Formats: sequence, C-alpha cells, structure tokens
Amino acid sequence: MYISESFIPILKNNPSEAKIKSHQLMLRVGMIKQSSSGIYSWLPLGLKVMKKIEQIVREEQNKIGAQEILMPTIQSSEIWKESGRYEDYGEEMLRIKDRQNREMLYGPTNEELVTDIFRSSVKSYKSLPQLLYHIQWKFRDEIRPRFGIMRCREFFMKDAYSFDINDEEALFSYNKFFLSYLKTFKRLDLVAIPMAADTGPIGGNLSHEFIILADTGESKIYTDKRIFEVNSDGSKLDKKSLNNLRNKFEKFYSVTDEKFNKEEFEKKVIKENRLITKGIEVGHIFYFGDKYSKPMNCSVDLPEGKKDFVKMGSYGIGVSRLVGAIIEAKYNETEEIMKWPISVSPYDISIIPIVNKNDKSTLEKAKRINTELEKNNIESLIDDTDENFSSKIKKMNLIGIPFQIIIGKQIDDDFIEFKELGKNSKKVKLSEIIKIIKKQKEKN
Ligand code: 5CA
Repeated sequence: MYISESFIPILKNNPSEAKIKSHQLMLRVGMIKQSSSGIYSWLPLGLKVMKKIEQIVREEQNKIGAQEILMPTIQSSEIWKESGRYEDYGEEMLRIKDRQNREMLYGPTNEELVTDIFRSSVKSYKSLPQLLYHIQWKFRDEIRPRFGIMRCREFFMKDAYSFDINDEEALFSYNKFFLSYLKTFKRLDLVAIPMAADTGPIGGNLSHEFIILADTGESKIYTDKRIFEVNSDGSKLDKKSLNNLRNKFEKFYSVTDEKFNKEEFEKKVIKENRLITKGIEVGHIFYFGDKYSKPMNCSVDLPEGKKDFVKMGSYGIGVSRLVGAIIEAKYNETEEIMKWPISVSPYDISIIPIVNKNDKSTLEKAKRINTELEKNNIESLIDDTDENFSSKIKKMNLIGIPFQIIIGKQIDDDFIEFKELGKNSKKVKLSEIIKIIKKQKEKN
C-alpha cells in the first residue's frame, strides 16, 4: 500500500482527551475515530490489526473443535425474561422498542440466544458436546466508558458457549477453552495469566479472568510471581493433560480484586513471591451449569432414559480491547516506540524511500522491492510522499510496523538498509530480509 493512496489520517499532536498510551496512539495514527461516547469507527489501520487478532482467535477456537455461528445483534426481550436476566441486567442493557412496540435489546452477551438456538434442535445426549462461538459486536451501556476502545460501549467480542451432559464433561469443555486461551494470547505475543475471578452478571461458581500486566489496567490482581513461569507447551486436548495444566496454574495463588482474601494470600504466598499489581482483562471464562438451561427448559434425553438440563459455560475474549491491550503491553516508554508483534502488525514492513522531486529513482527501487516482497506474501506500507526523510521516519516509528527498509540516495541494488524497530540498521540482501520476516511469521 502506498501512503499517497491510503486513508491513514495521522494527527500532528497527541489528542488531549486521551489519558493512556493506547488511546493516544490509536487516535494519533488514525486507527479509530470516536463517533459518540464509547462508540468508535474503525479506520483501515485499526481494522487491519483487529482482523488479524480476530483470525488468530478464530483459528484457536476451531482447533479445539468449536464451530462458528453468527447471531443477530438485536435480540428479543422474551428470552431474557425466561432466564430472569431482563430485569437483573440493569442499565447496562440498551433497550429498544420496534414499531410494533415490542421490547428489543442490543445484545450485551448471548447466553440466552444461544440456549434458544440449541434447545430448538438438540434433544439427545448423543449430540453432545457442542461448542459454539461467534465473533461480533456487543453493546453495554457502560456508566463510565473510558480509555478509548478498552472500556467502550460498542465492542467486538468473541464469545463461545459449551453444552454438555454432566459436570465432568462440562469441565472438560471448560479446560479446552482454558488451553485455547493460553495459545491464543501466546500467538499475540502476550503473557496472559489465568486468575480466579468473580462471575458477576454472567453467574456460576467457576471462573477465570485472563489478565495481562499493565499499569493502566483496571483490574487489581494479587498473585504468586511464580505463576508467570508456568507454561502450556506440549499440553494435549485430553482430560488428563488439561486437568494437569489447570493444576499447574492453580497451584499458585492468583486472584482478582473481588476474590482477594488477605489472610489466605499471606498464608499461601511467601513475602518474596507476592505481587500486587494491575492488569487488563482480555478474556473471561465461566462455568455456570444449568443457570440458563433450567429456567429456559433446555434439556436432553440421557442414556438411561431420563432427561436433564444441559450443563453450560461461556467463554469471552475482548477482540477490540486486545488492540489497545497489545499497545499497552508492547509500548516502550523509554524509547517511545511501539512495535507491533508481526502476527498482528497492520503491515509486515515499511519501505521509506528518500524521494527527491526531480529524481524518482529511489521510489522506483521501492516499487521493485515491493513486488519481490508481495511474491513472498510480505505486505508493505510504502511512503511515496515527498515529505522529508525525518518526518517519514517519525511517521513510520509512530505507526509501529516492526521492520523498515530505508532507501537513500546511494542506491545499491545488492545491499539494502534494513532496520528492526528499536535496533540498529544494517545492510543486507533482499533475500535475507525476506528470510527474516518469513521466519518470524512462521513462528505463528
Ligand atoms: N458471555 C460472557 C462470556 S465470557 C461475557 O460476556 N463475559 S465478559 O463480560 O467478561 O466479557 C468478555 C470480555 O469482553 C472481557 O474479558 C473483556 O475483554 C471484553 N469486554 C467486556 N466489556 C467490555 C467493554 N465495555 N469494552 C471493551 N471490551 C469489553
């Protein structure tokens, strides 16, 4: 993509309304534009990042056998009255009336809707388990939308729902999501720690929040530092491996605010290992048994002939929130550099030719390089404007594409100036650059 043809509305200065880095940067480089309080449009650069995150989330859901569906954003109040949540949900729910005066709402979450879909067709235990997920917009009329897309009103979420015959099978499903979350966040180059959490309006008694550490996070956490060393490598999708995996994490005290108990913390964690800090909740999983299936009469025939309500869980990832969370985690305060992980970077590499009005040879070279990169599925952003070199570099540093090619006046066809953000530049062959980038991309 050539900058001269792109829609990347960069602002000259940091917008004053933005309090945290991710919000500042996303507005500054034109990733998002606020349309009203807590409601944003996603512009090309921001949408590219979000789509890449979405695709990684999708692939990891598919790997555990979950199937994608798409539900409407507007729901009928009927099913919410059945579950008993229509009144309970309170003012966070955006309620609407249609022209027949029917009560509708913009879905803040979809437990009821998916239970209704499930109960209308599944009647026997033989069809279980089922894992269904969707990735789409949700709306919560947050009392205090803030930090840009981190806590907004309309946001993009992956939500999944599991249906099982009994507690044991349901916990197996829960653990599959537990593992898939660890893998998803790893591919996003994030360290997200599962922490025992409160269930809030979703309900149930087993729940983990996946938290990444960040001073600007809204969740207060109390943990045993050693939990950061636990890893999920090699874990398989069978009951035993998954149980072991959860045990490995749960050995270490690690909770969010609502679950914190001072006495327990001090008893279980020696002083040197205590960490009290802040983090961003990027995912949340729940097991709630028959909380919805019972009032909504969603049951299946059991092998012995009896009927029972299906056992359900739900599993969310804040896809749009992750765009901001990655910036919070990856922004280097001292060097003032944002470097996107290659797996979600809007472009793989930027090409910065020093363009002179009378001499376009550097631009010609940029085009030749781009053609070669394209052949190797490497996507570049080329600054073909005639701005001066230092403002071009500033712009690209701000956007945070992890690699740069700089084409100066002395054109050498064999060796190219190549730079990884935050490191020194070096002269290398194009074939070498292609190798480096491909290798990084393959890691994902
Ligand atoms: N149905 C359940 C399944 S997990 C659910 O809705 N859970 S949730 O309320 O915890 O939301 C899931 C994820 O969505 C959160 O972990 C968070 O990453 C994201 N999220 C929630 N509220 C907002 C918001 N106001 N703005 C941006 N992201 C949000």
